[in-house]
Amino acid sequence: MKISNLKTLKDKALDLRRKTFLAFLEKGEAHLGGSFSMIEILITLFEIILKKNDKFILSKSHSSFPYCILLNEKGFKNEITTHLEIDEKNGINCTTGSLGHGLPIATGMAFARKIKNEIKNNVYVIISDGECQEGTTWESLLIASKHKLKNLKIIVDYNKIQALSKLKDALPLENLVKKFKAFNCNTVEVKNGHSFKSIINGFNKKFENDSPTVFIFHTIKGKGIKKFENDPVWHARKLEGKEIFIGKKYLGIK
Ligand SMILES: Cc1ncc(C[n+]2csc(CCOP(=O)(O)OP(=O)(O)O)c2C)c(N)n1
Ligand SMILES: [Mg+2]
Repeated sequence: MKISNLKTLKDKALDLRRKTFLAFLEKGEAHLGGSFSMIEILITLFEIILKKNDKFILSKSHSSFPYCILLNEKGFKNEITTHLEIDEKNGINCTTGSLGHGLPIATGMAFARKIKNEIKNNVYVIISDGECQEGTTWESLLIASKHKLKNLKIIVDYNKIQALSKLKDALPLENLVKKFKAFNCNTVEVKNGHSFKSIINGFNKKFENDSPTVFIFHTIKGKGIKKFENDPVWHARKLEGKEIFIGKKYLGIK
């Protein structure tokens, strides 16, 4: 990847954070933390990874503002909102918002593609680490492993925070990579889920087997507004008063 391309991707990330922030202000709601933690992953998927016949599902769709903004930039017509309802002609392949549902549905889609001899067409799904506290996640992996769904690509936004607290205080997910491996998944761990270079390298890892692949990206909840980073409060706090000023300052919004 050329430096100039990396610069373009970084510019896109800043632009998407700004647009997402302004949309939060306009709509009077802000799932800021989890939206900002997956910005670089989302851009890499949309700009580089997803191919024509691949499907994408955002399971953690409380963070759907930047996804809707990207889709609209690609010519789809979506209301910018959280908790998505299926609208395939506008790029929303699945209703999501209740945690732990996107991966089971993605698993079913990947299985259907396998049965139809379309295993070359991938199904990508972004899940949160909070969803790794849901039983449905692990049930899906049992099924994906049994049916050798190598077209299933699971992306974990590993920001280590859920709705009200850090995962380690609520329900720890120790040895997450080992856990996925124990469910017979290929695993790719990316230590910096905000570095385009690392994300692209991670996605480019190839495995010569029939197992599903899990990409675990270490991210920072609220990434991009230093004052808000790694603070559970910014999971879904409404932006008000001087916090609007702080956010705009960090994002360089005039
Ligand atoms: C089944 C279910 N339980 C609870 C909620 C309420 N809820 C919304 S987001 C969230 C947790 C957010 O943390 P995480 O899932 O890790 O997402 P991220 O950190 O990526 O924002 C919770 C408990 C929900 N949407 N669905
Ligand atoms: Mg989280």
